[in-house]
Amino acid sequence: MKIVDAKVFVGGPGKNYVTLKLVTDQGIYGLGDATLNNRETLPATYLQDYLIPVLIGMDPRNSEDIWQYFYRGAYFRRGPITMAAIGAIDMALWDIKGKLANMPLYQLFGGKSRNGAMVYAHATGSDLPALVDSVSHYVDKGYKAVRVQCGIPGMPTASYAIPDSTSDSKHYITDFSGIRPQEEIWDTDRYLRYMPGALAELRERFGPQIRLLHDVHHRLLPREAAEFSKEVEPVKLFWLEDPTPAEDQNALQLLRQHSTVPIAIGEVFNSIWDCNKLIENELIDFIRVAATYAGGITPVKRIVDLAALHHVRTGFHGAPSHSPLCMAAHAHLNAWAPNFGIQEYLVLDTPECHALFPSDHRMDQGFMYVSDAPGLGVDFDETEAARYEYEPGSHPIVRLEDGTLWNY
Ligand code: KDG
Ligand code: MG
Repeated sequence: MKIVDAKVFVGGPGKNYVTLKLVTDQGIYGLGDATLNNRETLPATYLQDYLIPVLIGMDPRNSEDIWQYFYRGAYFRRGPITMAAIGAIDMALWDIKGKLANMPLYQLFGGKSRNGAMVYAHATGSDLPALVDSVSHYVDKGYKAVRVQCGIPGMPTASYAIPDSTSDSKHYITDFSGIRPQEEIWDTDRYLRYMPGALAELRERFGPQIRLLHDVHHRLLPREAAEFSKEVEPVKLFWLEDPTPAEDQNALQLLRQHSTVPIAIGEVFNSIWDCNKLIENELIDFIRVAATYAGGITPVKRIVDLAALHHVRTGFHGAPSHSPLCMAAHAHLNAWAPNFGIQEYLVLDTPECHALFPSDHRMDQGFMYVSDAPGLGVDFDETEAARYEYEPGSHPIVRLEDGTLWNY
């Protein structure tokens, strides 16, 4: 069996999805996601110029060897662009494998460990009353877990993930007015003074049952993160995400000495080598990698197994950064993983998105139910794809009030 053709598509409804289609000499094809938020043309070029010409002619059943070939063979290993490109190939090879076996991927991993996978939604508000409304909206829809992000009184601009009144909340991460980033102003003191009380009010308002999550988005220094996590302990968060930038993994030791708040990290990680110290030292409770830019299903399965040895559960990244193909890879991993924790779910859930990526993975009452179709269980409509093209966009950047550049 051979790979005879490969195509890369960039574009989509409100999002530059990078989609890989691998075609075999037996007519079976596989699909993979290489979407890297606001850098989408780079994994597409990496695939087109460097990987696909070598991939053509390979036997798609040898997914492990192909993964090793591209990972080790690059010499310059890792990094989000390389790993998103390899990740798309790996996903597409697993898709082909599942179709050959006529089985959904979760069966190839070891079968289902649960009926549905709990997901969390994103509730946001420019102030606390608006956030309360947003949380109520998701609770009414049956969600059992909600990430809560709130505007900070007196903060000169909106803080992370708080859409301004004119933007569509599902698009808040990418600004499609061009590649020059918008600038936000961040004030740690205001955040530290306000947010613990806001989280306490939400707990009071919504009771003990609802799982509340909060994303600090890498904004605090280690000592500040320790102070914050100690203060919010009584709120019983399901998790506190990215309290400090993930590059300094020792930072979490200080936090752990002061607080028992569960910590979730890893959405920017690209390999098991980014995760292993945090997992082996039991400095985190949830690992947040994504099948796309952590290099595909093959390495993420390994990360999940390593995590299981250290009581670390999964909480895969599921921002609109990922296409339904990556979310399908997660759906299969979530159905199988003995140490599943939760899934972030924020795919652009529109008729246009379903038309481009038809599937019967489904969401109900805050749970995701995996499709039983062979492989990933998601198709890709090339006629629909022809309607879209790449649109330049950017993430905001963050500065302190005196102009110092900070962590977005
Ligand atoms: O591209 C960056 C986004 O994926 C990120 O800001 C989303 O932090 C995020 C989250 O938790 O979903
Ligand atoms: Mg995050």
